[in-house]
Amino acid sequence: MTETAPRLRVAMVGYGFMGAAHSQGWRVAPRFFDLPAAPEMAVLVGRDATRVAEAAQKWGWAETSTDWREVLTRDDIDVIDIVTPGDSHAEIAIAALEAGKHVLCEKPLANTVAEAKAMADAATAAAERGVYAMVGFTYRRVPAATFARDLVAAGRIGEIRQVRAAYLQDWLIDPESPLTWRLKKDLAGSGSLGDIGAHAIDLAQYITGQKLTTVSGILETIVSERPLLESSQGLSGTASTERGAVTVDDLALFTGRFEGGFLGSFEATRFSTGRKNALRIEISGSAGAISFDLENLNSLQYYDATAPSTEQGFTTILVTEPEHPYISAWWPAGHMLGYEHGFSHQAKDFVEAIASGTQPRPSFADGLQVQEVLDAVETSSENGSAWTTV
Ligand code: SOE
Repeated sequence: MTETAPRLRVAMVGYGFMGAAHSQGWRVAPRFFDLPAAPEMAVLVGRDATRVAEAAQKWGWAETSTDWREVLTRDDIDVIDIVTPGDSHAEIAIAALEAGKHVLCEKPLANTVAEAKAMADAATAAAERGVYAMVGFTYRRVPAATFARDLVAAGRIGEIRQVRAAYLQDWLIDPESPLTWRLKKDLAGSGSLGDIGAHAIDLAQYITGQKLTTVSGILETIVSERPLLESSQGLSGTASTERGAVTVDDLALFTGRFEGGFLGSFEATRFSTGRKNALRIEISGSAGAISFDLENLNSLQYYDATAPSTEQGFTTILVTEPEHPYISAWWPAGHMLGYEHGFSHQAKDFVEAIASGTQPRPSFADGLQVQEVLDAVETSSENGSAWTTV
């Protein structure tokens, strides 16, 4: 980054687990990537003055505020980064876009299709004024996932025939684990479906380059009551003696048909005992296959069905070469990346899009489309798994 690069002053609303991850992205991206504008961690916003001050100090934000509306009136803020639970995404994002701020918003875009539609409309209007919005489906920016998309787009697996997608975690298997916001419909919109199924949907559509058109699904709540949350810590926290109802799904299973006519199976669960963060996508094509697993995020499995039969088999490609997406900015060839690098790639891509005046992807329109898939799966589940148009 040159000394004269224009500044891009960021205010981030929220400071939970995703706040830590986004802070890491903003802090590190300009140090490793040669960016056309310099993001600055200007203001951290949260309701609790003491806790937000502690988080700002820890992660390196220059100032704090307890009022996001006041921050939107400031001329010295260019970007609003939203890492709050889904129930506040629409209100903050729309107000920020109307105030002329670029917006990065965590996934899923909103809690309902109506909110997501209002956000996408606001983003379309803002883009006409050179103000941009992006939704944080970060896993597109894991180099192996980006490279999978490149291989599929280059025809290296031929015609797509089938997709298998699953996002498997197990952090809810203990029924005494408390009722955090991710288990409440009014705050989170849905459970495993929106929290992690949304990632699987986005990644499958991104890698195949095709949208889901119809779905048939079923949602299930496995543990329907949990101790209330006393104080939160990461994804969990300390439990009180009182109990409350879980109002979201714990397990989402669905099948979907893509634009190209092929089928995909999807699974999203936080009850997959032993699976910690396994976002898996396998795509089978007429000339080969690819298989990605976030638990092995530095590699991609590739099968070349055109190779001599005596040499066929899945090959492990280490996606750690400078020619692979994003890698050249980091370490010498062969040195690994981790979970947090996706957030630096997200910050980098967002800054570059803003500086060049181009619409960043995934856009709010892309986020709305994923929301429509989530909604169709819920509707299908309510109607005995009937095939439902997205
Ligand atoms: C919890 O399931 C969670 O933190 C999700 O909310 C994130 O979106 C996902 O990236 C990791 O798991």
